[in-house]
Amino acid sequence: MSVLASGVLVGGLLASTGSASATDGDGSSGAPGAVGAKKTRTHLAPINNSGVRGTARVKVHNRRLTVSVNAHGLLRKMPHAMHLHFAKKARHTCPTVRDDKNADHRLNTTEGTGAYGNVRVSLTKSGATGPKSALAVKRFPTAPRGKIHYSRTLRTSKAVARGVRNGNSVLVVHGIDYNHNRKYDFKAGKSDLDPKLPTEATDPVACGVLRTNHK
Ligand SMILES: [Cu+2]
Repeated sequence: MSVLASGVLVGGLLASTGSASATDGDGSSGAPGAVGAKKTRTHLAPINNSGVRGTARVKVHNRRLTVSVNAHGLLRKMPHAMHLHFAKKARHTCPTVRDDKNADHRLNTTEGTGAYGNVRVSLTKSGATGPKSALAVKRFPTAPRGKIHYSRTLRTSKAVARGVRNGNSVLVVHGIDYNHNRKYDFKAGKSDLDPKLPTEATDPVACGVLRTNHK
């Protein structure tokens, strides 16, 4: 009993020491603006039974984000919107079947909002990277062999940088070929985000929560 108790105590001390040194780099105890770099990363897991997997890393330094994404198993030669999603009130998770509010066995982007929040950063290849570029189809990677290798450094808002730093942002890749005809079509309906686009073009295909502490 006492061994267990001391083990818990040591564990607790270790844990609190770890978090104290982690917040030092946050600038919370230092001068304003003296914010150290922080690394986050995640494994991208399939959504909508897509089979798409990958990894992503985001280094945050003040308001600067250095993003890298590697993903495979995507619909080839079609644009894949990719975003950092975040909202204070989101669950900071990837959506599950319980988020399929209309029970159509597909999770669209809106149904995932409670889990991952709104689009805050658009991971475009060029040009703007804000939420207004969320569906800038021509500026997203096209997965030539079903693979995306993406890297870009960009600036975001203070609030979003803080969300990423705290491990509360979620990387979402979109674009899924439900009926395996190698293109986005309207068989599964219109997009919840833009009725001019098929839902295949905008439904989430892979997701990962960008965490700060790794084992
Ligand atoms: Cu998104």
